[in-house]
Amino acid sequence: MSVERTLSIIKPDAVAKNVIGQIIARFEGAGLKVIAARMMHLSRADAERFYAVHSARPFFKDLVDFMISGPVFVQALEGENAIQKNRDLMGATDPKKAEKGTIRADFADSIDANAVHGSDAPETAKAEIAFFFPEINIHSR
Ligand code: RTP
Ligand code: MG
Repeated sequence: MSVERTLSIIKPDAVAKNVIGQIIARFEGAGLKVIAARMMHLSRADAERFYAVHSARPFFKDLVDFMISGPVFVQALEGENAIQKNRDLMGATDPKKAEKGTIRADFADSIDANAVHGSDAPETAKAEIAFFFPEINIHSR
């Protein structure tokens, strides 16, 4: 295991439910540290660029529409095994399939409004963190 960084987005549904703090408490409780954070309302162009890898998928338009439907809370997280640890805390993409006690099981409503995003691999984590945070805004240790 090694210290990694990952990108987390608290999506518009969870921001609207006023559970930013409860979600961050789960990250902190699992040993993940917030090393950068910003709240923002993504433009359509931002969301399309961020999710470009999914641009050919049938759910792309719904995903972009949802991600720009309200503000999001974006963080870089750091800790041992951060990428997989965050994915485990999030639970399955579809909250109906997410294990009890995961963020999506507890806070998400549907596969679209599924509360959180988390990077899925070291390369995507690096690119996604760079997308939102210039190095000067990252406060490690
Ligand atoms: P995320 O990227 O948001 O952390 O979620 P994920 O890895 O679990 O899911 P991914 O396959 O990367 O899909 C990105 C987001 O697209 C929406 N989605 N909808 N209707 C569908 O079949 C479908 N599949 C995916 C979800 O909101 C998912 O989080
Ligand atoms: Mg994904």
